[in-house]
Amino acid sequence: MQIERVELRLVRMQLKAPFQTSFGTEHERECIIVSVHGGGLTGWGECVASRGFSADPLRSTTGAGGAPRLDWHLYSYETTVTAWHILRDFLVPQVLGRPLSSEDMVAAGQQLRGHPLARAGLEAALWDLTAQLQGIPLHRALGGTRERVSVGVSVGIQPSYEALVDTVDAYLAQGYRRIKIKIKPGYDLEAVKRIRAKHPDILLQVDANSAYTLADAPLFEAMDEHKLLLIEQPLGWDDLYEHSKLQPRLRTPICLDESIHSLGHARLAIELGATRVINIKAGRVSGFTESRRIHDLCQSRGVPVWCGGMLETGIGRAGNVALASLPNFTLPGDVSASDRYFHEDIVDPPFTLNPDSTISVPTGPGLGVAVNLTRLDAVTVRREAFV
Ligand code: OSB
Ligand code: MG
Repeated sequence: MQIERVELRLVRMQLKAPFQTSFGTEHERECIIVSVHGGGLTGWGECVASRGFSADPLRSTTGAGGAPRLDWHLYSYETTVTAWHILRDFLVPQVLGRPLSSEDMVAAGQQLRGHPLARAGLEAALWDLTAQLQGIPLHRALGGTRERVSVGVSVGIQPSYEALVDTVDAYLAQGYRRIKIKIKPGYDLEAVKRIRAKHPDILLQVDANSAYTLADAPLFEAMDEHKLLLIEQPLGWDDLYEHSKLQPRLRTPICLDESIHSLGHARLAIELGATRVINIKAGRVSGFTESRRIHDLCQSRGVPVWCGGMLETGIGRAGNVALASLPNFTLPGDVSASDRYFHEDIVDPPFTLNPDSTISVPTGPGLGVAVNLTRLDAVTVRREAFV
């Protein structure tokens, strides 16, 4: 089967509520949806790069009076602009008009240095198409073993501790049994204490998105008293060395997110003692193939993994759910129901939460959900097709 056509779409979807982290606030999710067409089938993938083609790129980089704000950065260096370029000029030409093969999925983009988010967007679409051709669900193609995956919710920074506790209460009432809160300097230990005062036993973890330095070690030592499942990415986004100095001072496991870009990074981080848990995001590590390699390595080293999230649409979410069904994904993922993010998802059916804080893994071929083209068209702001 030959890949006859590839299409890129820039999509913008309003979030139900703004999502604030230590690095900035997102009101709207912008991503690239990749589709690959061949043999009468369509494979779908989502590239989770951050907003690039914004009408007002300076909005979030300037503060009062238009002065540059220095408290702002991106999760990754990749934006939808850089990813569009990499996809259009390097990756799409590699697969267009060529037969679909699993070697291509692995090889796609391997000659590139970096740009994992762009690579993963195309790779996901190729995996979906491959699974559809075989008539099997993506989770089976990946080696998943579960029918339902345990999930939690990632709670953005709230305007007050009262609002934080109310938000956490609301998610617990919806059935989420694992809560992650975003922290930043000045909104960290007290936030944890407020939640623990009301909910001494819930599964709770924090994510700093690289907002601290090794000089903040005493803060994390103090967090040891609060039975956190893990502390996610406390130090530099590209650091392993300082994390290896922090981890031995803590009982709570450090979990790396931003710092792990590949199997090699995962191996190095484990060898250095920089992390005891790894957050796997297929986007961040260039796709499902590399995710699976990291999963297997961690399994052999006794390092638990869980599936991170990037506020995905239903397309990316379907991939996350499939990935999270692999056996060493033993901690609940940041894979919440569609209605945690959007008023309306672009897949049917949307993802919903089961009463036991799980999401069911779709059983149909490929992603196992149908992309709703009417709703996808409604949120598409730019399109380019390659034949
Ligand atoms: O660090 O895990 C993160 C969202 C955007 C960028 C980075 C992160 C996140 C989340 C959201 O925590 C998780 C989700 O998709 O629910
Ligand atoms: Mg994170």
